[in-house]
Amino acid sequence: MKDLLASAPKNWGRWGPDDELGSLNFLTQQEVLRGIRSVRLGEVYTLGELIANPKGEPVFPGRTGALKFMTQDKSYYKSGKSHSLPGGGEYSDDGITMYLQGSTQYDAMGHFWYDDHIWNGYSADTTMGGMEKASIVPIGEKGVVGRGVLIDMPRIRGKSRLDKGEEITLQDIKDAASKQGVTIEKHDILVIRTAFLQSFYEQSREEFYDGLNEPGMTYSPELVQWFHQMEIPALCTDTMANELTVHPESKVLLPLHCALLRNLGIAFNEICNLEKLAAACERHRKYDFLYVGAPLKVYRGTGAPVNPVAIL
Ligand code: UVW
Repeated sequence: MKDLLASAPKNWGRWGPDDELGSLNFLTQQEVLRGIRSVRLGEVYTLGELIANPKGEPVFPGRTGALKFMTQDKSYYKSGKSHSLPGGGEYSDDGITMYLQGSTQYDAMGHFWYDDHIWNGYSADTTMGGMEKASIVPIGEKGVVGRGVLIDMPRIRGKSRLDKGEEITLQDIKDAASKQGVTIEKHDILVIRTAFLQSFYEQSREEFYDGLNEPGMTYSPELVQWFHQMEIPALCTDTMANELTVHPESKVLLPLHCALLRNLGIAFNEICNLEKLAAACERHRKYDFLYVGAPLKVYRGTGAPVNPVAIL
């Protein structure tokens, strides 16, 4: 990683030594108003996947889907384990055990690192026992609000979804925007559709995870420079890792987590469901919208679930 990113730009220190928000600092009040000005139809699309889906959930290898359990329902009253409240009221309750990165979620700014330092140069030791620095809480406090732009790669490529290992370059993004008739402006929240995770629901797990190399943007110095110059605050995709898993030349895994999240402080929103939003964008020939997403404020969390909203 160190060699691959030797001359890659960094935003460390740009917002002071105590910063935990990174490029989300670009999302000022003016940017919120610019996002609001992109709304013309009032159509609302939520981007969260179903949590505790009985069909299973696509999660990065090593994680498991959510486990949901009932702690109170009608059966408790029927069996006498619970009693109706005075006046006859009864209620249901449940709980959930899940990876905070196990569904549609935001990565904390300090979630991924190399060379023993996380975002802004904090020591990776600050992750031990919970994120002392750059946890998900500051992102949950701020909320991510601005103008979003969808790049719909499968539609541009005339296919239903991108395949394992399929690359997206900077030129592909620029060409797609131009074909879609949308301009990516400075400080836009970039939303990239691959439709790849839809294959999880149609294939066996063995097939889905076999040789897993998610499609997505490939690391290149030009791509990283563009994100830096465009001051992109957040990247949102419908894949588990927001990037091509394996960098083809170097074989380095997840280099954009380091170049964009760790070095530039660009917030990562992963595992979104962009299907309905993409269909609406195509129907209306309108690819910009107000994007709103605030992850749960989990104490010292490495990430947290979110159900982002796009308003066309
Ligand atoms: C890893 O942390 C490995 O991946 P992600 O940030 O995509 O969940």
